[in-house]
Amino acid sequence: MFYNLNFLAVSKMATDDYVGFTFFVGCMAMLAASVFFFFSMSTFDKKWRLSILVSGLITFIAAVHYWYMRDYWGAYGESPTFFRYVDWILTVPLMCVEFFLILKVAGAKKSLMWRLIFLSVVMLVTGYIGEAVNRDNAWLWGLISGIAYFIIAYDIWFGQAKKLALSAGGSVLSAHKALCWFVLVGWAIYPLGYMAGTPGWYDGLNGLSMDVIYNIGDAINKIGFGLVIYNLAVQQSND
Ligand SMILES: *C/C=C(C)/C=C/C=C(C)/C=C/C1=C(C)CCCC1(C)C
Repeated sequence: MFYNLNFLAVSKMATDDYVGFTFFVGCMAMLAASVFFFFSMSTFDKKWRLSILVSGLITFIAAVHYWYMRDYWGAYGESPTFFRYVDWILTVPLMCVEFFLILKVAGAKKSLMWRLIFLSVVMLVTGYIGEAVNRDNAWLWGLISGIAYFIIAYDIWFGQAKKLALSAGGSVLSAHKALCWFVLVGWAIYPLGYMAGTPGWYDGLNGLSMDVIYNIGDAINKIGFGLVIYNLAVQQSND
């Protein structure tokens, strides 16, 4: 009897395949971060465990997708656009949930969470259309996506989320500020990848391919977000 162990098959990877390398290292980094978050969970106050669990889910979902993306890249030498966006459509809304979870102490309402989730879905669906479905109008879809991104950034920096963070004060306020910087600077890496990946624009910004840019962005943002939450939980559990 044969079991299909094909998912463990390793496709050949050239020694100078730096794109494939970043998929592989990205996968391991996400796995390591997940183990770290999951194992630290029980050391925190109950009310912080859900936030840490979500941090671990974000990196774990990414680890699984990186496993597939690495394989797809190895087999076809093409961008795994589909897996990329499935990963994002699951993990970016979870990052929006993190904002809600840390602001719950200040009385954040679910409507704040749903608003951010909705905007992030608009940002990603339009990005996917521009990248995979209607490339000829990549500028238009990129623009709509960019507007949704801008509104998210504006909301958390100056909107209701900011007011809640101010009323919570202390370590919640600092964590909120750190997450805001991740969204403003860390997330801005992605439109650069999009531009590098759109034919006729900046094809490979200085030789950095779209996938490398996205992989760097993911490592910074997903693990970074989780560490901010981890740090907040450490501080709050010591108070
Ligand atoms: C873990 C994955 C994350 C944090 C992914 C974030 C993705 C973005 C912020 C993507 C943004 C885009 C634009 C703002 C315009 C061009 C299209 C996108 C989807 C690359």
